[in-house]
Amino acid sequence: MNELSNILSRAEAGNALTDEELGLLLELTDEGERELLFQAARRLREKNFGQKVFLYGFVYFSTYCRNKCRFCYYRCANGQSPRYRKSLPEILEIGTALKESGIHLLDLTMGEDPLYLSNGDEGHERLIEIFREVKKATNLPLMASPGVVPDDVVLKLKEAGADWYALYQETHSRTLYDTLRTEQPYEDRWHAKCFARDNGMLIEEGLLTGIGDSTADRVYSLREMQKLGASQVRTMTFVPQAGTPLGSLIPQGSTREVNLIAVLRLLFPDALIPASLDVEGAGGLKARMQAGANVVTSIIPPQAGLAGVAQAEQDIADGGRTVAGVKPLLEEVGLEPASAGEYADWIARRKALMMERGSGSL
Ligand code: SAM
Ligand code: MD0
Ligand code: SF4
Repeated sequence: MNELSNILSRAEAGNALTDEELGLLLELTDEGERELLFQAARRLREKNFGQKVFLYGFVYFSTYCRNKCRFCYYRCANGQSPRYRKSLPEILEIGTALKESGIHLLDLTMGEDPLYLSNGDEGHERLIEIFREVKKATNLPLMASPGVVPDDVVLKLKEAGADWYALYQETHSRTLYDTLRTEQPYEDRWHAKCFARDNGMLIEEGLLTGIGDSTADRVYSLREMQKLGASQVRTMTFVPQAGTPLGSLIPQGSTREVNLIAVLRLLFPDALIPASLDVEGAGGLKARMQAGANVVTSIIPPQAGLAGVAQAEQDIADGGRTVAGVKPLLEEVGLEPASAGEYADWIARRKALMMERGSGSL
């Protein structure tokens, strides 16, 4: 216990931890010891964000994909996943309704849909138009999650109003990566997000856990993430999907993910760290918030015909993944949604900080 308290107080004071120390924190299983880790993470969150939480609306506007990532329900070879492509008017209607419900940002996500990405400039222009029109209609901060796109498209997404580019490596261990995203080179993915960062976009990096990653893999990822300068950092537990090569893996509990959320908070005290409703639904929210998360992601309106990524349906139809659904849960752990202005201010300050310090050095 003394060793643990010592590690935690050094981390809280901003001192660097060794790989061994990070590994020890990631592997904690004793509930009393985990609680000490979470308390330290919560203190750092409070110092940087008070009790305020940001809420992200999730719009998975096309579930078509040209890729075959082995963990993903929407890989092109899976005939069992729901395929749809929302029209621009539908996307605008959903975005407007989400804004009215009180979300702070719209995350516009798609599979690597060939209509938009394998159709030359015409496809790219259609994708950019979605961002331009959603910005015009809502004036909300936007996150682009379209998969890997060419550099010129990154710049055009930014011009069209995308504040964020979200593109998750999932792991930084090359051998594990190659077994997950089988047809997309590691470097292509890494390059796209670095390019976005170097051109003034905020970026989000993410890790999958419970997918064959060792503690050493996760520590290595944390080191790579420290070099990246992402403004939002996340982790999600792998959820096995029907009809996919990893569909029969045994689902892992959320202990690893929740520990990792807390360790992310220690290493990135002023970054945004999501608690995703897309892993264990609304029932998993409080544990993730109590580990130091300060964003709720994957808020999805019911009856809009939208799917989640890892949990295609869980808690959507009954409104469990709405602002009204999550607010009481946040209150139970002493947290409350920020105002729209507070989120816009955070983004503006973060962009200024990135410019000032230069990319990659945060
Ligand atoms: N197609 C784009 C891409 O791959 O970058 C955008 C979709 S991206 C938001 C989908 C993310 O959801 C993945 O990067 C992964 O982190 C997460 N995800 C996908 N399938 C999952 C699963 N079965 N379990 C947990 N997380 C999953
Ligand atoms: C989430 N299902 O936040 C979403 C997704 C994409 N930028 C995010 C993984 O949980
Ligand atoms: Fe497509 Fe993204 Fe799923 Fe990979 S993770 S198969 S790129 S939707």
